[in-house]
Amino acid sequence: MDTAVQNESRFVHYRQRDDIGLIVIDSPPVNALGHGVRAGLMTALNEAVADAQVKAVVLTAAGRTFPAGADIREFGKPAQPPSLSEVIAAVESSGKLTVAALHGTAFGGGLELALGCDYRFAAVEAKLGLPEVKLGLLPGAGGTQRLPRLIGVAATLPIIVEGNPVPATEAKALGLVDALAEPGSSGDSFIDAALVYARSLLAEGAVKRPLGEMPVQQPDADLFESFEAKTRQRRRGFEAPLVCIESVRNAVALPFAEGLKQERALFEKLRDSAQSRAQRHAFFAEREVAKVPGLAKDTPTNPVAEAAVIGAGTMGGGIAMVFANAGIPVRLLDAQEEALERGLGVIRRNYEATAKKGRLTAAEVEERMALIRPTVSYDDLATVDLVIEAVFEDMELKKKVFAELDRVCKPGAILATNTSTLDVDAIAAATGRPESVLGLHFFSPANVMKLLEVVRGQATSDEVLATAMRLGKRVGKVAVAVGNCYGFVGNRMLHRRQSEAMLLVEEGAAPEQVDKVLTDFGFPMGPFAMSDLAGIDVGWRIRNERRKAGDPEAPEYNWLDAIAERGRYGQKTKAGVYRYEEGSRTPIPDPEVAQIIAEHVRSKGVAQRSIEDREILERCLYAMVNEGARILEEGIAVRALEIDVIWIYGYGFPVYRGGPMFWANEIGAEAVSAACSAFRAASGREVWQPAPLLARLAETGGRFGDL
Ligand code: T1G
Repeated sequence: MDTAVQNESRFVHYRQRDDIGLIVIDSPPVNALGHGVRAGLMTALNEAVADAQVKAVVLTAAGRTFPAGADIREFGKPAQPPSLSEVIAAVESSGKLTVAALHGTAFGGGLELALGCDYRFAAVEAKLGLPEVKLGLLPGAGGTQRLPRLIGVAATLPIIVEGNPVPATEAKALGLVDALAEPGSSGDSFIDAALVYARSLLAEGAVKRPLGEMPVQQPDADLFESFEAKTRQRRRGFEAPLVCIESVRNAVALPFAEGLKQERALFEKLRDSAQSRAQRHAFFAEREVAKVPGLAKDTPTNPVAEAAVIGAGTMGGGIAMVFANAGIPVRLLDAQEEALERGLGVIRRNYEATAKKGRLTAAEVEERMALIRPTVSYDDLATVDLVIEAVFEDMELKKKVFAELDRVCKPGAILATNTSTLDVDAIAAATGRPESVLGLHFFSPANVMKLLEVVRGQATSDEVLATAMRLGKRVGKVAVAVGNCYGFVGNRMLHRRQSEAMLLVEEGAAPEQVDKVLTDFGFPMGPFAMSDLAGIDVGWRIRNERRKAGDPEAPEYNWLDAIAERGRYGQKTKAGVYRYEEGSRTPIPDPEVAQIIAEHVRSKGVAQRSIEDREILERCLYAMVNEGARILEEGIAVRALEIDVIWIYGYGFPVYRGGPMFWANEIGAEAVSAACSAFRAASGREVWQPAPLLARLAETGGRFGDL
């Protein structure tokens, strides 16, 4: 057998089982349909077709899943034939009855390959889906043309435009799957079941049914319009969802061959788009952050069978829910009984609200509540493996808590702080086990937000860091390892954006103008609507604390302080930067605030001017990027992709722009640094000292580190 064929057979095995040709794809980790797999499939299919004894072909995969899609790593490289579309067309036009046997996550090109088969057999635990839209793409191997022919347009649109997994049982009800294996059937028993199914089809005289030859049922007249209107609202700023709808429309309006051609053209346009490049970057970056540079892959980790949370407030309660949701028993400790009661009440109401939406049963609510065990006594923490402190942001209080934890917790227990700004090393120094102390910075609401900043202290051991990273994934978070500094990575950059936004308002921009520029960019909320949501009083008190403590870095008195002093704390007081009608969270610009700002500005003698949107965007975002360059320079984040993941998952940076560093890189480092320099010359302000950026660019040849 020549090497080419040998290579191809490396990924795809063909075995004849009496009258059935069995094709097994084997290309770990997810059987992605890379060139080797595609070529191997063609070879195996040709063997099956050439064998007169073979009446049917079963196409399946080894390992954990049927192909989870095209090989995303191949995008942007020269195409290598055969294309996936050619493989699927060969399957569809082969003279044999073809059956796809699906297990794991039959996603993207994998499901499209299965749609080229005449029948689909699935493990009951399998999930099917077309998640290309989450990569800024559309199903580019016939999915937008074949799926509507199989299950109709109404069922097709959500699958393609939202890109979410469809459980095999639901897929069967839709007609996407024809038969299900017995629960628990896997490996050889699953393949045997698929062979039995294929033989039953032959026995019934089942015939080929190429989807390409089937008509598309005409959908209801307003289906596309209403679905598109909903999509424009839900996926504001994204290009791919609308192009997905356009391609499904073509399935109804055009003959199959023409629809396929248009689909390919639309796919290539999306594949080469900035948005898809950004979303593919985000996809890989989210996985890369789990591999902490300098932390050996086989670093031993400690089991976390029982946890504890100190502080039953908003953050503490949310963190306790994170553990309960992952099935980990968790002690919730608060100094006061009534605070505990209140905290448990909030947790229960959260679960009941989820149950009301049908996402939890009443029994599951009780199971989770039972996992959260309240206590006022530190002695109850003697057996826990990990504690997360979530008390008020006061260093003295935290040091006291950690000294107590150090006294009562067993040797080796991990002591973590949820602080968002205080010094993790100073907290660690309050214990006799600094190697077991680190920051676990959850984002509010902790039970919803995906990001977890894992803050490594100077003394934190590799095992403790590895345990925390693994725990993050286990509780469904995107864990990113960062170094210890004021604000770590996310908040440190946020403070830069916030102070630039504050200055822009002082110089003449209205708060609502700044907010609109950033929401038009793609953020879910602007900085000042965010201040009102979080509560202006929180920052105002911290700034006052820092000024009282004589902190040289404490920000000077600003117009937000002037607003807070008037009792305008934000949504909680129905008035903050904006005002709010009763029962509404919609921010409404308030002339009283414009007055407060004008008085403050007059007292500072600042000359106001009208400010262009572009200046607002550049100053807010380049200030963040510049801080990101400093963070990379200091090693607080080792790679630019860590910063991108933090901002996408922690602060709503639009994923179709890839994160702050990727976005700046797409604009081009020279353009960014030129804007910074021009700005510094115009404003003369040190915050625009672009040195870190320029240093970084020089170092990395114009890129912000290995993206
Ligand atoms: N291509 C290349 N590598 C992939 C991959 C893919 N499609 N999917 C996963 N990987 C890698 C991933 O980077 C990681 O690598 C490892 O596999 C395990 O992944 C023509 C154009 C399948 C649900 O969008 O959703 O088909 O870090 O850590 O948590 O229309 O991976 O180990 O080196 O995520 O168990 C469409 C994307 C592609 C599915 C498994 N398909 N993948 O989750 O493991 S475009 C997708 C996933 C397409 C066609 C179009 C998940 C998963 P490493 P993992 P997991």
